[in-house]
Amino acid sequence: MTVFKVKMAMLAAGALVALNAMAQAPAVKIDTPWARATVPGQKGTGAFMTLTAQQSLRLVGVASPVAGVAEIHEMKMEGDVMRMRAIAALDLPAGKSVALRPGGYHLMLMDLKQPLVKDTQVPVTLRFADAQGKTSEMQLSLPIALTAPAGAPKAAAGHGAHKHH
Ligand SMILES: [Cu+2]
Repeated sequence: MTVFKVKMAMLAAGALVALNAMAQAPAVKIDTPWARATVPGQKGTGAFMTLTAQQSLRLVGVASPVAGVAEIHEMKMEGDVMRMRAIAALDLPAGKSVALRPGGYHLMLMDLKQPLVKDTQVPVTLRFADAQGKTSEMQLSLPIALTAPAGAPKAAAGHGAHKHH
């Protein structure tokens, strides 16, 4: 019974991932993370997830050992053309779910050093800043897939597949 309880507690802790060793490291819940698989020669791809911060934070950076360059991107209409561009930070209001999804905000992995193979995983580090500017990091292992996993937020409406670099 005790063993069972401990296991349940570990599962609960696992849902709130915060690898920063500091005592009051801000926790961010990550749901349905995934990165889109690439074909050989493809140099860039998107990564997606839903983030829910316990306290107000900003996502201020992303990195991956397989990507020479990793950025936070937004999609914006320029005239009648949908374009993506890098943004310095993405607000994560306390308790509010923020979706990174195809056609919307996403993480952009560029200058890939290897193809992202379906059904494997890619390590990604997210960097957050709190209201005081204190930063913390979270390490994730994103499943690589061709399409969004079940339960992931739908692609932003009205825009088909957009071209990455
Ligand atoms: Cu992009």
